[in-house]
Amino acid sequence: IADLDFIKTLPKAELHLHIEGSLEPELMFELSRRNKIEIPFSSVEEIKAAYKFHNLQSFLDIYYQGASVLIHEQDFYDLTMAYLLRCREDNVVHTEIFFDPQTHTERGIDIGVVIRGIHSALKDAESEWGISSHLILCFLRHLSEEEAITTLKAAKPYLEFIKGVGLDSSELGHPPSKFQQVFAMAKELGLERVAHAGEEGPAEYIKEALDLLDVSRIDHGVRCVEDEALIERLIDREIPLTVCPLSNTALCVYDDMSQHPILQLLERGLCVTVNADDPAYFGGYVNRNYQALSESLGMTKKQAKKLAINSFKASYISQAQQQKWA
Ligand code: ES4
Ligand code: ZN
Repeated sequence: IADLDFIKTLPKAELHLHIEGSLEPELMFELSRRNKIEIPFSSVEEIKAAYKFHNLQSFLDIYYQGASVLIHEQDFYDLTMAYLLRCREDNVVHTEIFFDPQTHTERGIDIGVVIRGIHSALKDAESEWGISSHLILCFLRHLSEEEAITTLKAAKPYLEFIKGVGLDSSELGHPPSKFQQVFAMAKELGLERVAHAGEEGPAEYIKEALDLLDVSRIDHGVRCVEDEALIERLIDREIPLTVCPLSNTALCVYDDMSQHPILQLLERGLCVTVNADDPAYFGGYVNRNYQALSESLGMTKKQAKKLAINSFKASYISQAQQQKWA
C-alpha cells in the first residue's frame, strides 16, 4: 500500500486545479477585511461549517460567493502563491491551473488584473522553486456562448500567458455542443482545449467534448464507465482523464470513496490522473487525494507511481521535460 511518505517521494504534475478553489477560509477572511467585502460568515469555523455539499450546484453557489473577496492584482498573486507553497509541500513540480475570468469580470474586475496577478506568482514559483506551470482559461458553461466569446476576445492581449481553454461550472443542461464556436476560435488561436465532462453529466457529454470541441483531455470523465465503447475509444486515442477523488465524494458523485472507479480504469489502461480540483473546499491537496485512494481502495505503490507518471504524460509539457520526471 502506498502511504503518505511514499506518495510524497513521487514528483507529480497537477492538471485539474481551479485557483479560485484553493482560497482557504483564512485568506478569504483576510481579503474580506483588506478589501471591505462582506461575507456572510463571522469566523473561519463558520465558513468551514458551510462546506457541506449535496451536489455540484450547492458547491458552486458557495465557491462563487467566496471568490467575491478577490479584487486587486495582489489578491490574485497571494491566492496563487499560497497554492504554490502547497505544491512545494506535496512535491508537485508542474501544475496546469484553471481560472474563471467571468467570475471576476462580472464584478467589474479587469481580466488583466486577474491574469497578471496569477501569472506573476507562477513566474516567481518557477524561479524560486523550479515549479513549472501553465494557465488554462475556463469558460463558465451556465453563461452563454456569446459571453464566452467576449471573454476570449478580452484575453487576447494576454495570450502569451495562456496555454489553453477549458469549460467548467454547472454541467447538467449545458452540454459541450453549446460552446462549439468559441472552442473553434480558441483552436484557431493555437490554444489547447480541455473540458469538464462526465462529472455529473452523462457519458454522451464526453463524446461531445471529443467530437465537437476537439479536446485533448477530459476533466473528471468518470461517467465514461457507463459506455464501454467510449472507454475503448479513450484507451485507443490515449485521451487522459483528470480525476478528482475527494471532489467526487464531497459532491456526492459517489457515496463513498470505496465506490470510486479510478483504479479500475487505471488497470484497464486508461491514462487517469489524480488531482485536487478545489482543495480548500473538498478537504485536501493532491497528496491527500492519493492518500484517500490508499485508504479506501488499497492503492499499491506501483499504482501510485503509474498515476504520477500519467500526470506528466497527460500534461502539456514537452517530451524532453517529461523525461526529467520519468
Ligand atoms: C468545479 Cl468540481 C467543479 N466542477 C465544475 N466546475 C467547477 N468549477 C470549480 N470547481
Ligand atoms: Zn474542476
